[in-house]
Amino acid sequence: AQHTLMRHEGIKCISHATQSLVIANAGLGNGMSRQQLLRILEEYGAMETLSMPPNKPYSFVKYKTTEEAKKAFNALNGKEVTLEGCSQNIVLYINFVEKVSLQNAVPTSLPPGLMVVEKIISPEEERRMLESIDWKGDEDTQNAQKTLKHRRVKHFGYEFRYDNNNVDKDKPLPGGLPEICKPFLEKCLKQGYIKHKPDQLTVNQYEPGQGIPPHTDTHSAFEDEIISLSLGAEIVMDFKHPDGHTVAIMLPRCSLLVMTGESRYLWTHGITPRKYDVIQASELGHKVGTITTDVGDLTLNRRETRTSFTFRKVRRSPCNCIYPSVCDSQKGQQTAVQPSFPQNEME
Ligand code: AKG
Repeated sequence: AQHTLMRHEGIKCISHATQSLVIANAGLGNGMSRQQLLRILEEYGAMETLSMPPNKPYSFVKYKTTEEAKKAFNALNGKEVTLEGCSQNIVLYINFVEKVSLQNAVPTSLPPGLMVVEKIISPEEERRMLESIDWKGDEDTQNAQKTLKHRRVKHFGYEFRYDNNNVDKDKPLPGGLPEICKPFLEKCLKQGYIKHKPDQLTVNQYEPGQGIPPHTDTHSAFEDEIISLSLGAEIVMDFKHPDGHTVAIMLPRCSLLVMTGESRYLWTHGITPRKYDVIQASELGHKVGTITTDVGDLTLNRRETRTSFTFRKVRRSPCNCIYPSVCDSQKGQQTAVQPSFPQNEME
């Protein structure tokens, strides 16, 4: 059966061992998740790329060495596995291929209103901003430092409260935003990335394996533009439309994520807690701040400690966006308003 499949799909299988394998019955198209396949394959060695063409019942893996590919072939060809999530058993069929076919890669477009500006600051500015955050201070210092379940946070200007997903608008924190942010914010205003000067800053620090649950920043709490600066390491952020469509976006080190309009009000954003991100292999050499997709040419990128500076402007009048179904200011007129943060954020 696998030979018929390969022939129909134009995949040329070969009889001698190489670094690359095609794995029939282990594709996105027959319910295999990337996470499960990664777990299965990583037992046999380090992978260079894992390519999962959309809607196809097969995937390609390229190991670092031919030896590792041989081990995987011997252990997995004909092996029965249970698909996670649907408890269905499938049998893996494997063949060596000369190289991984990338013909099916199709780009995904960014959520409307979203932009990633690369190299918005220099490595020197990055270093100074990172050094300006004192994580050692007491938890009850003036700038509201908290250790949440999945990361460390510090708030400036106003404390963001994870219990009601809002800020106390009449209780600004003493000191305002750190001085070091001012030239950066001036630049953002001057270059037109934002129209209003932010007055609230949340600094998040994520160790490998940590993340932030998918959420939409509460409409009534903040104005339209939300910007987030990535420092120390890159990370992949997941955006999700209420219709279920998801887009994973690479945020390179020293880049600025700008969320406005639909991407700010309607889509959720979050960071999956994990130690590796799946990214397009082409981004390894040249980390463009655009998109990763569920398609071919995927590879793994080990996470490092990432610190983000997220700037917002506290809203002083109710939100009148054009997305009432997800707007807490307009609730009552519509029903389903998504929680911006799940209530289990705190330890
Ligand atoms: C938040 O603090 O609400 C965020 O979404 C942080 C985003 C980031 O880490 O870039």
